[in-house]
Amino acid sequence: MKKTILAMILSVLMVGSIFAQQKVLTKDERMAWWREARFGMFIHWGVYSLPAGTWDGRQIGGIGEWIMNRAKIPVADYQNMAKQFNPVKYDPDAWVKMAKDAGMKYIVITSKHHDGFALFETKASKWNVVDATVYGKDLLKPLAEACKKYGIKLGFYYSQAQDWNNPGGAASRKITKEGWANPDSVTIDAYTKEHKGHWDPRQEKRTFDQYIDEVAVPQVRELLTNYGDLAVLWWDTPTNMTVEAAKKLQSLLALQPAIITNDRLKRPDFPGDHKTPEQRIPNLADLDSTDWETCMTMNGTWGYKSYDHNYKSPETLIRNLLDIASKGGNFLLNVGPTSEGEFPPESVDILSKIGQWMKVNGEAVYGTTSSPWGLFSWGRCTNKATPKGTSLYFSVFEWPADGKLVIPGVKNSVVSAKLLATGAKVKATLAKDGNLTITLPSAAPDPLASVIRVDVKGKVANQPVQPAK
Ligand code: FHN
Repeated sequence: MKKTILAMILSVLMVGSIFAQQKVLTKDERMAWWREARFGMFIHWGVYSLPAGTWDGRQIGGIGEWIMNRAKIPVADYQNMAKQFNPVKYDPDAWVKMAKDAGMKYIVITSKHHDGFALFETKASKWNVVDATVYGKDLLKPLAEACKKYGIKLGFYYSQAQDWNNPGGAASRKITKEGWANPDSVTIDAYTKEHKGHWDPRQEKRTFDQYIDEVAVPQVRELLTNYGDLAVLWWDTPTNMTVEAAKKLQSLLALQPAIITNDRLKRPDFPGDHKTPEQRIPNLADLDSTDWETCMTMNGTWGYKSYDHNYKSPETLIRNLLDIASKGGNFLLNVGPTSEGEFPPESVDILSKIGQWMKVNGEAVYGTTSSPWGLFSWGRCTNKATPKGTSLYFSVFEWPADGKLVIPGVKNSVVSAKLLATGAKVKATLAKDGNLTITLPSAAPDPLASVIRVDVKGKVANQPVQPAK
């Protein structure tokens, strides 16, 4: 009798656990951490970091990871070069720590970019870090471990269609606005034109459908199986994608039920979970309720180029983050490590400055939703519901000369107001006409962006967008 009861209990528990495993998460459940995170790190790393923008003594125009395509490098030459790829200074622990210290909550790394080179061990192609380089070790495994250690979510970028080394992969001929820093420097000769973007007969030894079945599908399965919990699958450039191919790849996502994907698998039929404005922050008028993530380079390239030192300032990047958060989006900021496996010193410096700012002001970013006022001429606003009301975060870029910041149309009574940089309280007076006047010290406490947190009672209704002082 006892045995029967035990068996019944066990079977109920088993069915329960199967059910629990099969629970289909809603989009809101899957997106919850992502919407809270707001800030992530993009990493473009591959064998293109070795030529680092120079081929045959010539500096090749445009973005560094496109060097093979831009310079029309034959497959054999590119693969020969890649043998020397030896990132002996690669320290994934340090990378993840730098992301975390910068206030980033997730990392998306190029597991395979358009040159088809896999940063991971794969049975689907010999064109991978283990088989094709002197380094000979999977680069993603230790990164996944470090992410787990630091509580950072991990995502993989995967170029599902465009692949210039694995035969059958597509090669984009189109010069689109996206991703091209300097389209004028691309030479497209008669051969390339005729051969759908390919420039080497070796690229055409298989059909696109075969490529999808023999490379893309098995590799995505490996990525979704061998690296623990994956937070994001970031598709890129759906060149030549068919609905059939997209379905095959999409169905693999069931291997990671909580995964988030973008809108670049195949347009327009596969919108994914979020849009991906590239190198730009959308205007408020262009946004609908769809989640979105701006990806952006710190300098002018995604993959490392030894001579691109044209970096954006920490001030610009922090203000970009605030602009994006005030419009309800995420910011995926790129680092292009060197072939030795180090972040460029400029990126390290920028990350550390952003981190210092985020340590003090991060609450104005994490878990916030878009500004009830739209944009202010002097800065941006984000807001967050609290158990008792709402915290409004006013990030001031242009400090008012008369020390007064006036927010129109406020209907909620003010509980408190303070500067995050110093912790000092500031006077916030609500007039009958709804103008909230915040009296500030004469100088900005933080030259990058000074945040004033105003706690008010109740929910804050969206205001008609109007210029404020
Ligand atoms: O062609 C790529 C480019 O190299 C880079 O990876 C960016 C990142 O979003 N995506 C493509 C262009 O849209």
